[in-house]
Amino acid sequence: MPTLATLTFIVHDGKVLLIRKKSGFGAGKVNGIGGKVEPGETPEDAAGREVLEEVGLSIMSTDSAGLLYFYSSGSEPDWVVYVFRAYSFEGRPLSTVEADPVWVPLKSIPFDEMWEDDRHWLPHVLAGYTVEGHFYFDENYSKLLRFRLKIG
Ligand code: 6OG
Repeated sequence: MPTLATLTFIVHDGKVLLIRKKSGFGAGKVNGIGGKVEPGETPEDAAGREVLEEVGLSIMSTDSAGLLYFYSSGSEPDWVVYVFRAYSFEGRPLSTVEADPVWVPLKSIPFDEMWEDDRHWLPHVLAGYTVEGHFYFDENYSKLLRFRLKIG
């Protein structure tokens, strides 16, 4: 069974809020805010909870921006990730044990410090499109081998 997770991109004033992850899968990388969906939670609920846990912000509403499937070996994805955008929030981003927040201008996303798939789909999400992406990595997720992407 794939692990269900979320990634949320809070956009404000020409910038997007990213995090440098300190723990979990992808620790050390820059990513959107997110984590695993817990039993009984909707993906939207999980997105809101993760934003609060990782950077201490409350988001008002989310806009669904698509689905990402990550594979390492085998035909079943290891991860199915629900992607959200949010435009309004309360609070000020804080560093937590899980992450350090960073506001990044939309024109200078640090793709070199992010997962290799992000450069392919994130620009479309930030431009307001919906994506469906299938990304095939090697067995320890160190290299992206191939991908398919639909932009809606
Ligand atoms: P925790 O371990 O923090 O959940 N995730 C990925 N994100 C990107 N951009 N690319 C990938 O390519 C990813 N694989 C997993 C999903 C892990 C978080 O990392 C995301 C979750 O938000 C392989 O609970």
